[in-house]
Amino acid sequence: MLINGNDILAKAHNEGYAVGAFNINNLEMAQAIFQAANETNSPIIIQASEGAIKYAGAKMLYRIVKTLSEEYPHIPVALHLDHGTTVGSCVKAIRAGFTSVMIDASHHSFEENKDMTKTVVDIAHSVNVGVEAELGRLMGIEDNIVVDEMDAVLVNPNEAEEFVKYTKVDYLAPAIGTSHGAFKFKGEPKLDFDRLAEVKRRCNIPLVLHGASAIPEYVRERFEGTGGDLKGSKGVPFDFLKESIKGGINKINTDTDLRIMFMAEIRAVANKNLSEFDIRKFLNPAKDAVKKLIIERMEILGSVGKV
Ligand code: PH4
Ligand code: ZN
Repeated sequence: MLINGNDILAKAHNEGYAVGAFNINNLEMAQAIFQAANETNSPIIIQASEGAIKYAGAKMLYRIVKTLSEEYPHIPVALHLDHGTTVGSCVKAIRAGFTSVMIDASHHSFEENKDMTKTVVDIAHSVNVGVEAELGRLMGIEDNIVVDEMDAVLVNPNEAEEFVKYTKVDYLAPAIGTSHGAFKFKGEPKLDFDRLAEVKRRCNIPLVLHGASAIPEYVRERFEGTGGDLKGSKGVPFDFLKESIKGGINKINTDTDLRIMFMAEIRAVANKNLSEFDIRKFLNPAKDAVKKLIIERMEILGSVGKV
């Protein structure tokens, strides 16, 4: 059933697990996510970025998710706008039927971020839609970063407390050292778990980890084994995901892992049979591989059986 993201995340916050928030741009990814949720009885958040909306249309993505939610009525699902950059972008998503939105004003000043977020919260709450905001910048922590530099990029727990009180935002993404994409850390992976625990203690609401793809060895190997190049790539280790959930993360954003897995399988079919042109023969194995990866991730997040 398609429901407010806050209902899904409040339960995860109360019970101490995380829900996977998986990005989609098309039907096949949405099918893979629902199939994984169905096999594991997991709640899910399906999210679409402004780029995804530009590609497929907000209404189309809503219709895909709505239709699948009717096929799997026992699965709690929220359709979430990922990194909405303006109030208008959030309003458009809500009008299209999204049940959760992120207003990402983290590149604005703290005061502007507060005001934009409060505006979105007031609108969204009047129509039973949950809201996420972000504090700090999504950047990997380098090995040799000094404390002052770290304070400048990562979430400030004092600000987080003030922000949540003022805006009444439902869930918060605190920057603790992750970044988007396949190249998250130059040296050893490092996240600021102490800072995360302090934000959780002060805010006591569901928290969100962006840039949480893990790039497991078998995924990289499959991509490179089919002719791709991911030299130097590094994701968030599974142990770090578990540690972040202990520290209060309840929504784990994953996109890069799905993209890499999907493309590796497409390439595998293309390499094996140069004269294949039935697109279902490419898309079915890609969908299956993504579904398996998502099931594995749900087990790590602790969302299995939480419907
Ligand atoms: N996201 C995904 C952002 C996708 O514009 P776009 O469609 O490329 O945006 O918000 C994440 O946090 C995913 O993190 P990941 O890269 O570690 O999977
Ligand atoms: Zn993100």
